[in-house]
Amino acid sequence: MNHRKRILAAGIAALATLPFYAAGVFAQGKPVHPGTPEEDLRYKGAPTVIKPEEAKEVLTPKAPPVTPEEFARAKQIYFERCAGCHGVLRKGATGKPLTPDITLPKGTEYLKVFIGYGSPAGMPNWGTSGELTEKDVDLMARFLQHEPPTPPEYGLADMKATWKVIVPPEKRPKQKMNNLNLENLFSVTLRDAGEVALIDGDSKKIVNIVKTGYAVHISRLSASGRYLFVIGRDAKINMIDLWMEQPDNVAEIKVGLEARSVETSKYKGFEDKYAIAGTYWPPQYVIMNGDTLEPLKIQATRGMTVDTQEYHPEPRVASIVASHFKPEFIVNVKETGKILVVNYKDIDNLNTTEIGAARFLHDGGWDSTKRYFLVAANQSNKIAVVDAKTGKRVALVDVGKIPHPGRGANFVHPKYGPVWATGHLGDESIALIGTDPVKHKQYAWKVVQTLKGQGGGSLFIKTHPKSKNLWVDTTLNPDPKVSQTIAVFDIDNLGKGYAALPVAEWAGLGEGAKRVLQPEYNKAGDEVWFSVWSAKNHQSAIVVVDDKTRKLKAVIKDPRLITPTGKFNVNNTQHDVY
Ligand code: DHE
Repeated sequence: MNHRKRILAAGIAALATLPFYAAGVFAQGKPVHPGTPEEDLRYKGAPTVIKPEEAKEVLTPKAPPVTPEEFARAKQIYFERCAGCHGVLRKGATGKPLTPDITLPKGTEYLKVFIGYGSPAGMPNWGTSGELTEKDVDLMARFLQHEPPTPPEYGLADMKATWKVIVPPEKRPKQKMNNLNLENLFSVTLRDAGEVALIDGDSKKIVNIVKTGYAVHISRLSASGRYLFVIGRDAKINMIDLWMEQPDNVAEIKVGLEARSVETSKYKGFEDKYAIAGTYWPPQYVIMNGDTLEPLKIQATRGMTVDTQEYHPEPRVASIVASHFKPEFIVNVKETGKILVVNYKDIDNLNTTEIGAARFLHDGGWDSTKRYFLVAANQSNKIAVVDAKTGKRVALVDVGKIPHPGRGANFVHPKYGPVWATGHLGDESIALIGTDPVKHKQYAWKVVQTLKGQGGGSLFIKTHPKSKNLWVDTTLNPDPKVSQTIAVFDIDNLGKGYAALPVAEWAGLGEGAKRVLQPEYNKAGDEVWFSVWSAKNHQSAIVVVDDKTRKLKAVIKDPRLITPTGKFNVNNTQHDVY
């Protein structure tokens, strides 16, 4: 085997150990971005799940010729490797816009150099890394000068065509038919299996494995805690009835081509009445009947950006939360940087308040009183704060590089009072923001302390009202010693720094990436669950740590636990405890 082939073979072997999300940019097992931190790249490099053949082709007369076969190949490459950063319509997201008004004047030769060599701003060196052949680089340079192929729209008729009520409400149990302690049940995403595992938090036994859409992103509960809603990347929603003898699907629907968020109405008088889902494609959200998933009202998010006030054709819906103060959903729109407060009291006369924040809105959570919602504007390195009572933005707080809180962590700081914390993808800092504008006014909406964590690549942070520990993962850090361990701080002695616990080692697995991901508490707040995430051809596990002693309590291993990622405890998710 010659040298290049050997490197290639080693690269492919390394790839097999990586979770699927990174395949788009790590196809030979090594990073190809010259100027972007590897942890950031790993996160954004996932291929879009939209099928290239569904996107309509438009040839642009002035652009260099591309044959139909070449167009099909270019679309495939674009959707797999480029759309995550540049957007499906190439209007720019974390990557630069690549529409023909920009690419045509640059011309084929310029674009070939750019694609081939990359840029310090974060464009991968697709050519010199060997990822794309010279022929493909030339093809992509020509393809980018044509109008972007547009995936189809997806309206009420499309949704209804996929909507199934598997068990109608009148045929469902009238009372809980199982002996499960539902409040301590966990819904665990089995990412690459297209399933969720329902695990009994008390016995740590798998109660059921439920078929879902592809790569479920999150699970949310209805206000009563009876129904569990999960949404796949492919925009398929499954509604699971936890009262059944064996909890299982009672309704499903596909609400678009690509999605990440689902939520339910939580305001008094509207419990279990509505569900809402936001899609990446098409850029819209839909309000559904909370009993059956029947789609009722679809609203587009296309519109002007918050800062430059230009039209954006593809503003993806990121996180959605339900207000406890009013009959409202808070819908965060990524590319426009706007927060939509959607009042669902009268959905025929839908009332929406638009709050300007910053780009690109992503994930977030409530403060401990559930009055203020804090959301990451990840490319602006800011946290936007919305007051759910007044429907107004109260602050835009500067934090570290690429904040990524998940839902964040609330605790009472010994000096600054109630704070909410976020970790970051782009640096090792953990920002603590004061959240009490009444008794600790001078600290409210300011970073009162910055902790130093293990490194960049942090995705999720967690604590519990009953705990004195603050847990911070570093899932996407390139150093396995960091990505396979978890940092834990003592809330009463934050100055002491963190202890690093070898969670992946405790799992006792063989080969694999074994990335430690997303701390999640049980209902009592005395156990923390971690996913140890390897590729689907390797064994993964869930590790349960005793919160008080910080010692290993249990390892949940099962051949069915394929690529576990997010875990959602019923009680904590239902009541927004974090
Ligand atoms: Fe997530 C939350 C989007 C990559 C696991 N992720 C979210 C939310 C959004 C989002 C908008 C908030 C939903 C809400 O609260 O309503 N995630 C995206 C992406 O666009 C991105 C960057 C790339 C992609 O192509 O999807 C992305 N996410 C990932 C992953 O690679 C992770 C680690 C594994 C996976 O499943 O793909 C991942 N995201 C999660 C999890 C949550 C999440 C576990 C919920 C955390 C919580 O505690 O609430």
